[in-house]
Formats: sequence, structure tokens, C-alpha cells
Amino acid sequence: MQFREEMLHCYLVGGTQDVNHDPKRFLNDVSIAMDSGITAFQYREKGTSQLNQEQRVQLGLKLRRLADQHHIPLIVDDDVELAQAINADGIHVGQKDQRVEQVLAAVGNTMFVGYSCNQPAQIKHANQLPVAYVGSGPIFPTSSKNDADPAMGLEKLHGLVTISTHPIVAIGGITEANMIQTLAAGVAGLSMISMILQSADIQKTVQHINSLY
Ligand code: 3NM
Repeated sequence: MQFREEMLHCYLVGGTQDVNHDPKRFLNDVSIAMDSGITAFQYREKGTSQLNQEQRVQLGLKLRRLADQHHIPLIVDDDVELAQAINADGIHVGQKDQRVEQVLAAVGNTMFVGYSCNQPAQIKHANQLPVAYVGSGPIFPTSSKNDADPAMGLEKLHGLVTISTHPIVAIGGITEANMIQTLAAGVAGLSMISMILQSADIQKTVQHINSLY
């Protein structure tokens, strides 16, 4: 699937570690989120994930079918082998992951690439690369990522937006209470784990996010 900037509007990230290590609940919640209108999904097994590679492939293939049914891009975090095994539409690479140049070379035209940048120098580097989008965070404190950098806040985010030639999706600590201000920093979209996966009403939360555009 070809990348379009609107895919960043309501971008859900998640893995089994985000739902009490319960794969059934994970698939069910992702399916509800897709039914409700998320615009992209990133499969991210990290941190305390207990799944081995074969289990990730099996779960990833189920996500592939769900994403196809909903015409939503499936993006894999950081793992080229897994992304290729499940025919992902995109791969997301962090600063601490495999070098982005290596990933771009490995996937060629078969997938689009997202790249995490939270410093001006990193954005300038990304500007030189054929990545589809940049993910910047954490904007606010988050408990969903063990090795997250300190929260950057909205002014710094706005500064990154002004120098980036790629669309930026904000991530980290985004809630219904701060999403409007976050979008006002000029980002193309909002990315979140807990706001959606810990929501008491996933459909209502997703619709609330989409109502901002
Ligand atoms: N990446 P929540 S913050 C996966 O800063 C991820 O790059 C981040 O989870 C970054 O929406 C983060 O629950 C966790 O705060 C986002």
C-alpha cells in the first residue's frame, strides 16, 4: 500500500505487552480500533513482550488479514525479517534500532519507512533520506516505553515540525486532554498506545481523535 500523509491521522501502535500479554484481547482490541477508524496500525512487540519470533509471525499474519479487511496500512516496528514475513506495508525504525540506511536498502520499494527523530540534527539527517514520515516523541511523559527519552513538550515539537521536510507524527503521552494542543504544533497526525488500548470505549476514543481533522 502506497503511503499517504492522512495515514498518520490516528496511528495506533501496540503489541501484546500493552494488553497484559493477552494475544486474544490484543487482536480483539485492534479489530475494534480498526472498525472504529484508525488510519494506520504499527505492530510493536517490545519491552516485556513474551512472544518468540514464530509467535510474532503467526500473530502478525492475523494482523495482516485484519488490516487488509479494513484497508489500513500495517507497519512493523524495527524488525525487517518480521515485516517481510507478514508482507507489511511499512517498517518503523528508531534511533536505537538498525541503521535507517540499512533498512531503506533492505526493503527497497517493497515498503515505506518511518523513522524516529526527536532532535533537530536527526530531523536534518531524515530530510536527506527517502523516508515516508518521521515519528517524534515522547511529547509528554509515557509509561508505555521503558527506554523513552525525556518528554520534549510542545514548543520543541513545533521546532522540529518547522525544519522537517517529511510529515511528522507525534507520539508519547498523548491523551484526550492534550491532543488538540499537540495537533496545533503542526504535526500531520497523532500516534498512541495507551489512549486507545487502555480506553474504556475504544470506538468513542478513536472517533474523538478523527473528529479533529
Ligand atoms: N515511542 P503512549 S513514546 C512507542 O518517543 C513509543 O519514540 C515513543 O505510548 C517515542 O501513547 C512511545 O501510551 C510510547 O504514551 C507511546
